[in-house]
Amino acid sequence: MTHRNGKGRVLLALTGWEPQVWIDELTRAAPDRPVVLEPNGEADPDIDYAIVWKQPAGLLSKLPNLKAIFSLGAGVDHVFADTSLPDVPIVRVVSPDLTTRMSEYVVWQVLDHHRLGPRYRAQQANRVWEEDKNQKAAGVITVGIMGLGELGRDAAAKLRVMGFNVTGWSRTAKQVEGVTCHAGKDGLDPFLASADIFVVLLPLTPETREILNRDLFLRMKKRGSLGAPVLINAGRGGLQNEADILAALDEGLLSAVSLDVFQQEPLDPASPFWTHPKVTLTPHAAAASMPTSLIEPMARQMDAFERGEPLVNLVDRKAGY
Ligand code: NDP
Ligand code: OXD
Repeated sequence: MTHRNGKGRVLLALTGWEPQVWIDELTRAAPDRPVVLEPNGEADPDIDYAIVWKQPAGLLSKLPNLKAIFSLGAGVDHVFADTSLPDVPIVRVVSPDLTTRMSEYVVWQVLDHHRLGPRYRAQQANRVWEEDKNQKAAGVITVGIMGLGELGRDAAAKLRVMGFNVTGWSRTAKQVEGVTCHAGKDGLDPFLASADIFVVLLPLTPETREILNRDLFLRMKKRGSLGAPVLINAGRGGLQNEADILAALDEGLLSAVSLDVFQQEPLDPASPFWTHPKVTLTPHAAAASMPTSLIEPMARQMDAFERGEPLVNLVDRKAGY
């Protein structure tokens, strides 16, 4: 249903995020569009669009006029966690601002491992002055990117500028300039043998859940130039088997990890990841969703949709991302 001014009505349904900044940005970007906040699971039936982050299960199926769901994340596993989703298009975040910040995180972590950041921080804590050899990345370090989507391709391009050799793995075959690409189940072993540092930018789907497990670590290249492979996961916590990661670090199957995401967030204060000497962790902060960069494009998509234009950045419901 559209309203007196012809503008569809928007429901904002967030779990764990402060709503006011999103309402303020919606009011700025679309002052003539009615916005309601999901009040304690009771939805207004007269809603055209839902903007969501971890919406309460069952909420969207109670909206008979819903035309589209807008995810406030690039990942949409939080939307699919509700198994009673209505059959309407789901739009996800594709944002140059978010992509740039993710690539900054990836380059930061890759360089940190390449330039022995964890080791020198430990030495500093113990007042140890001990210099190790250093060599430029070019010709020495290969970074393997799991997930050659919006984020993986941008990170690959920026790592290439730094001189890293880059390989990648995706579900369907891809061609990415300067990147040796592998795809699907058959491409996984050659990919795992190709790299020293693995950067994970996969979506969480039934196919990728806990893909980062002991079996996968055993299949990685054994003697990378960093001793053993390094794992950097900024995709989703559900991609990783956390007990297997800790065991792989202790056994030396992995030399170090950088984790931005965890199975359970916030991470339990008692988790061994907090203090593990081979773990660098950040609180799901690699590329935060920012109202100032996400809401304006959503509002413009709603306007375009009401003019009869197609929605863009749609999720493939069958593939799950
Ligand atoms: P895209 O959908 O653009 O890319 C996903 C990539 O993963 C594609 O290359 C896809 O293959 C590949 N893929 C999916 N399933 C499989 C599979 N089963 N086997 C192999 N490859 C697979 O997503 P984005 O790049 O935009 O985002 C990736 C993820 O990053 C998000 O889903 C989200 O979870 C995470 N994220 C994390 C943030 C953070 O702050 N930590 C911030 C933003 C996103 P194909 O190319 O064939 O489709
Ligand atoms: C996302 C995220 O999916 O912030 O965009 O994790």
